Amino acid sequence: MTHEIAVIPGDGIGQEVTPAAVDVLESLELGFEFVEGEAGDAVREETGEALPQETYDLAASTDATLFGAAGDSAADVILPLREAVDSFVNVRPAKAYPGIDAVRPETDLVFLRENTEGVYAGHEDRLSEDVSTLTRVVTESASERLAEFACDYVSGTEHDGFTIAHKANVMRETDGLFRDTVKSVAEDNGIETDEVLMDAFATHVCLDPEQFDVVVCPNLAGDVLSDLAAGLVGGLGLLPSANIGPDRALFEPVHGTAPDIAGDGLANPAAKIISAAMLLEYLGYDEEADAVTEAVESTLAEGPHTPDLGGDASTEDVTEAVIDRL
Ligand code: GGG
Repeated sequence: MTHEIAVIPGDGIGQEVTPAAVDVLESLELGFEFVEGEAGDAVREETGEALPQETYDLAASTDATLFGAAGDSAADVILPLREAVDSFVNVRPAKAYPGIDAVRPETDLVFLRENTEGVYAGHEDRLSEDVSTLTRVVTESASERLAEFACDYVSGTEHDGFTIAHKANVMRETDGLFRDTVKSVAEDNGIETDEVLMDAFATHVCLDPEQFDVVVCPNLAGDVLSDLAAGLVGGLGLLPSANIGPDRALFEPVHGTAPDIAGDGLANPAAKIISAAMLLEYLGYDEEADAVTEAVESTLAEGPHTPDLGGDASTEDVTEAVIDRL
């Protein structure tokens, strides 16, 4: 059976790392059909729309999507694309790889981020020139869906339950509901949990990341805390992610468009290529997924490295090195 994969590079270095991931997938000769879609700031400038309907429909109908990066139009691109795949969880592994000069080489975390609501639900208003508001939405159903995924994710694995990061001592209603719902689903499934206030987590994870493993968090917290963890493992160029829905999924690096290096051919493709490995695993190609992950890990261990990791290799050099190892 062949699979149709949407390829939406977006803006900035998304235009460089997404083709790199496609090259790696193509080198496996699995017969995937890649269909390209446009989205982002450049398309908005041209057409007035950051996410043309046909790109939304593409993500909503293909088996999986490879997305690159969104810049100023992130709210109009990545949020609706996640909605197109009905993605209720963003899986963000943050792992230190051998050979990389990491601040905390012992880091090995997975963030399971609520992906549909919180402050990213889009209920923002400008009441007057100097007053703006934002409504934060947390529902039992979205928290339950995330918690059920988290329970499945850790069941029968080496993961010993999960940690719930929240701020329920201040946001009593919203994070209170989130924490209580996630905890209750975990209890019903016989999964152990502990909890931590998200601000305290930020300190503790820097001082001793090994005390955490799988971390379940509300939307904004998951976005921010995983970027913080990227700082512990060697930078944003190393964090992949999977946006999982019931019938399809979207895979993107955690990093954004990196306008400072966009167009120079120097972006680190590792996060995007590991995201492609997550796509392979999602579609059931476990052996190929492991092979791609190992090829990236060995490239990170032995080089070549892009400038963000202290080297002078190009995106193309690193991509070729990964493909050579497959
Ligand atoms: N590839 C990820 C990306 O484009 N990140 C930009 C961004 O602002 N993301 C917000 C989010 O992940 O919710």
